[in-house]
Amino acid sequence: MPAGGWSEPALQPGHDPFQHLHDESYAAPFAVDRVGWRDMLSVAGRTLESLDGDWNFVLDLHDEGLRQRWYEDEPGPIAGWRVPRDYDDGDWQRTAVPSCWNVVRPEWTYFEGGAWYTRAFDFASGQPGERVFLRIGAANYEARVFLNGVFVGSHRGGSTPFFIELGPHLRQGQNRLQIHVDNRRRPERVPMNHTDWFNYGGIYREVGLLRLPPVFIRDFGAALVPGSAGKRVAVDVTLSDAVDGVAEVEIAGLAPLDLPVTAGLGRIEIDLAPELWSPARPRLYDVGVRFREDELRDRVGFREIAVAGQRILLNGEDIFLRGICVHEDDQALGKVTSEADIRRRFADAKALNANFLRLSHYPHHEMAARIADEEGLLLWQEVPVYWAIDFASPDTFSDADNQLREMIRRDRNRASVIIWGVGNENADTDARLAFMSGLAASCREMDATRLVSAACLINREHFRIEDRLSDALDIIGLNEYFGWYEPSLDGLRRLFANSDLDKPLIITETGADAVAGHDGAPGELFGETHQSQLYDRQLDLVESAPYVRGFCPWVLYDFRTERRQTGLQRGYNLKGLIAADKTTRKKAFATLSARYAELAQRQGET
Ligand code: GCB
Repeated sequence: MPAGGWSEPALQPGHDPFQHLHDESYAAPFAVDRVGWRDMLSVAGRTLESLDGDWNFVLDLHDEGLRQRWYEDEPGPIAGWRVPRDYDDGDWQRTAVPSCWNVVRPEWTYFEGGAWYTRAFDFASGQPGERVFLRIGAANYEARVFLNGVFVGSHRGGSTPFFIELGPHLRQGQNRLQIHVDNRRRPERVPMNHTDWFNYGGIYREVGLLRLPPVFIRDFGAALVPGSAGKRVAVDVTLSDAVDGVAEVEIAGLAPLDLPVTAGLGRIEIDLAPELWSPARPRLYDVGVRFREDELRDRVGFREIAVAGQRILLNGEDIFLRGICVHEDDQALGKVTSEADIRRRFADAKALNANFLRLSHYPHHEMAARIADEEGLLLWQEVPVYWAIDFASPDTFSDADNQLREMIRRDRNRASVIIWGVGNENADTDARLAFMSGLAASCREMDATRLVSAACLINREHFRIEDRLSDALDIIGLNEYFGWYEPSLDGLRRLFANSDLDKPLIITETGADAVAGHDGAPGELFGETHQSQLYDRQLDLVESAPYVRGFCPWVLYDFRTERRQTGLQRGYNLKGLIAADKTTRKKAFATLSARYAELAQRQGET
């Protein structure tokens, strides 16, 4: 009997417990099986089995879990271990899904790195041949998913949903799901490491399971045929597999129709004149698509958005976009959003007499466009191709392009979304031109029913609105901060005098910081008076340029950003018309609201 009853296990030849200490390529095995836009499924009308709630959670500053393959360890009490570990899969620390870890505990506020989410769930299969998918609404930035100790897929991009088929790794009874989420900022990612918003980390949108039949409907689209004067509708369907058959489509009150499907794809155009969707009358139709035992149901509005010369036309009529930019940011919750939060945002936009929001600078929660469809608000949605992206890198392009296509796939049936934004304030280099023209081409390939734009800078050499990318755009977006970063508004006068455009332009940003409650003298930086006067002056000038067909200043609410560190800002961008509490309105709110009311009246809207 050995001393003290300690029985030694046999030596395991070939096993080197120190090997992982010297392996810096530890992340490579997880850069495969990356899911993207082609793996997306429409969830319209589907039921998700929620996996939200408290998950076991640890931060992993050194990537030990990937290096040591924590996920392969059979969970069990420490007393039963034969080899020491650094991870016990236990519930000693928990966090909610969805949440951003930065706002959960003060000591996690500035954490940037990997973190492990673990939970058990029970599963019992239903129909024979059933297929089960995990859907993650968004995880910032890279996610790697492990089921029962096996790596099942990864995803890049912090703001779009992704789907992983769980397939053969799913067990009857109890399963263990682990998700590694890494929010490190990196120069080659999208966005890169320099942004003017807070880099929240975590699984911050809903997580659930989807059970689908062996052949299911991956996606469908229903929209007006561009140029048909609202008299033709196109419906397309994509199935999970290359089978033939007929999909039944019903547009409530208008048309039941048969849609032939060949090798999993079908598209038809029919003469149909639905009542058109518009901000004044946001009419939505119930649309159902059925194939064998699967069905999708959605509420779809039919509208046409186009440009003609310098004008933007909605359903053939001239429209001026009275806009406001907004971030997805909350003092208490970070990037987590709720229906109530979105409804408040839209109520504030309506109180401003706005008809348009720029959802900056990344895809917002999908609920936003659904609610905008109901509320009759027009939207610009964009991908975070922000500032100094690594435009020369093909891998960076494929990351950006995938995020763009995921956003388009997700929201293609939302009438409210009229513009895809492919970038923000990027220097006009050859590499950027090729990269962003590529993104514009992807928009056109995926979606003929919306306009493409980007928030551009001015050409400083000629002091003109001139960007080589504009050939690839339908609308030119312009960010200008005359009256703030460039104190004289003469710059804007000169800019307009020097520019002549053959397409419409939207001022996609302008504004000034103001501390809520601090009036300040006219011209005093960070005072409410200056911010308010700036809005009036900007609008006086902007309304004089015929090609300016939209004004979308920066920004609805003050928001967290660690770049801003004066005693007034303290980690916040203060250009909001409303303070970060989302309640306290600054003077400029009333100013813009009055100006937008006048503009709406002139446009014949009440
Ligand atoms: C910009 C950026 C935006 C910033 C804003 C500012 O041009 O597009 O993300 O937050 O200016 O406040 O400087």
